Amino acid sequence: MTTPRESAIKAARQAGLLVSERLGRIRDIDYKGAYNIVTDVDRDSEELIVSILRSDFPDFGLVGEEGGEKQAGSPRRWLVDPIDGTTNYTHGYPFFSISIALEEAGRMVLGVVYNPLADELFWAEEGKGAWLNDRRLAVSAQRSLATSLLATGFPADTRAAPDDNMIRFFTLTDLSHGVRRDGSAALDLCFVAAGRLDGFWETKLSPWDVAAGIAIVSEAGGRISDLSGQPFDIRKGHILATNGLIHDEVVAVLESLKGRRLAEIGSGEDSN
Ligand code: 2AM
Ligand code: CA
Repeated sequence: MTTPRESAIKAARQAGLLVSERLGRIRDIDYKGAYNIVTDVDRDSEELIVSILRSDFPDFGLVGEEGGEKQAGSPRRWLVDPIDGTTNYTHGYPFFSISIALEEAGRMVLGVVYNPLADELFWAEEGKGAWLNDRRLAVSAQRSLATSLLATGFPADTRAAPDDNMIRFFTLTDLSHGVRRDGSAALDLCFVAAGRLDGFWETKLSPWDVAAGIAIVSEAGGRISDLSGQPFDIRKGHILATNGLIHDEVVAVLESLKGRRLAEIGSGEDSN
């Protein structure tokens, strides 16, 4: 009998093949709202994943970024992002992934994130550890923010939204080894799990962007919260994931920036 893990890995690998084969050959780019890009490849990838998961587990619920909700109310549901990093994908920037999670009674019990170009398959299952291909993952042992490498992302509506992330980016860049901005939240979370990054934060993410990555970071020994250090709320999507050791230090910096915008301090020439 197929297990959920086998099914999710099969779906992620097959979708990864489809997505990588069609890189550079997108037929249509549409906008969902003013900023959110969707391509024909996102839709075809989701259709492929859904067909595999539904045929293996017809009773499970499913929420996909491009397809909405099926079997709402089921105690177990899949959360599917057929391409995480669609903006990168449309530009041919090689950093995107397929993300599939299984949620059970509000807990992420399984996460699979696949980067088809690097052939890196990250997965974790509750109690079974986090893995990259056949290697067990653990978060970094970095104890200090000053020597940490971080990543963030900016919401798609960054031009319009009042809570801009620039002040956090600006400040934490100065306080650390640097802040990357790579465009796939799912992969950024996996990089925290793998110890390639010591921390990652972003706001306003959707459940399918983070669900699998949360399972993987947790099983790799990392810590997840919102930007204030409070429990992460998937409906809000404000996430801070670290190796645990630098968590409080990052929270203290983020808290000190609350309600402030870069425009306050980044006004150009200093008059004296
Ligand atoms: P996506 O490619 O699946 O849309 C990049 O900063 C991260 O933000 C990616 O994980 C990206 O996922 C996500 N993202 C981009 N636009 C978004 C939007 N309008 N709402 C929520 N998440 C978004
Ligand atoms: Ca997506």
